[in-house]
Amino acid sequence: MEQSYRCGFVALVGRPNVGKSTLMNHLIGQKVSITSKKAQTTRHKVNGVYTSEIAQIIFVDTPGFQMKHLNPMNERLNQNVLDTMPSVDVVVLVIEAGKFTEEDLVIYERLPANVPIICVVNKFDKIKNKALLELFISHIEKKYQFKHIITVSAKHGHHLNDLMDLIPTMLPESPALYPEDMLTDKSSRFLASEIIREKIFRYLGEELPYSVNVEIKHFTEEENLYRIYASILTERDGQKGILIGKKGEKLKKIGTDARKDMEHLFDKKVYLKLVVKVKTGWSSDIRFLNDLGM
Ligand SMILES: Nc1nc2c(ncn2[C@@H]2O[C@H](COP(=O)(O)OP(=O)(O)OP(=O)(O)O)[C@@H](O)[C@H]2O)c(=O)[nH]1
Ligand SMILES: [Mg+2]
Repeated sequence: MEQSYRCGFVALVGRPNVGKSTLMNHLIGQKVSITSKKAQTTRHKVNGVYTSEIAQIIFVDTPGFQMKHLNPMNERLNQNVLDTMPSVDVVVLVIEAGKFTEEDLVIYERLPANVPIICVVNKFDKIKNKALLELFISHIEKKYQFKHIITVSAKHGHHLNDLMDLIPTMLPESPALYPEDMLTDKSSRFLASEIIREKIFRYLGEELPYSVNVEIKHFTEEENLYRIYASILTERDGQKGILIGKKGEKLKKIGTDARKDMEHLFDKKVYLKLVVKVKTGWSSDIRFLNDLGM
């Protein structure tokens, strides 16, 4: 008998920095969600679509659940994550190999009871002692109600096939919901602003807090080119200076790297112009967050 097609939603949840976005990008084979060494890189839900002969998996990458710094922005991010979960078919709780922290537990306890949970133990490449890793796995196996536990390295692409073989078996029978060549439901405009934000995270070490945001002012598609003008919003003059750097060097690097990533993702030439502006207090301004769609 022919197997019927399956399609469904899979939420990737976990504390900041465990590798949710890296995992999603690897699974769908394109970078649609930005990643960095810092916690709280992802601020919006990003859907990444994977389509095969037998199934379509719609991954929902969520912002890391934040317990440490509770300001209006983080509370809203947390609420958005909680709102996503009951409506998905599978929850993937991403944790770091060898650690099941207090924060992991808080998230685990809030997972909906009626949705099966896969625990993805990521970054196993960082654990040299494999016996310890096995002990850790058998500990969480006994202690928590996971349907499956899979050990992977998202960054190095190890054991991801196991996960991709497993997920379709847990999805409902359904035709594909998105066109087969679609990788994300986010607009190019949104992806452009995220790529710029990723480069800012990458180039600014620990110097800049999270009070930076990107606004796309102008985005047009010309025959062979995307023309993009963006503002980078900071909270203080000092931050603006850091972002621009000596003789504008930092801003130039951010722009060049962002442009290259965009050209790769959009498969088109990109003209990118960046300016840095000061907008005081945006990260605690609810109206402003609404305007940004957060
Ligand atoms: N060694 C190692 N590092 C990894 C692995 N997967 C992800 N990382 C790194 O972990 C860091 C965080 O990855 P992200 O994918 O941005 O993490 P996230 O969970 O999406 O983080 P937030 O969006 O902030 O919640 C990055 O520096 C990744 O390169 C892995 O398998 N092994
Ligand atoms: Mg992320």
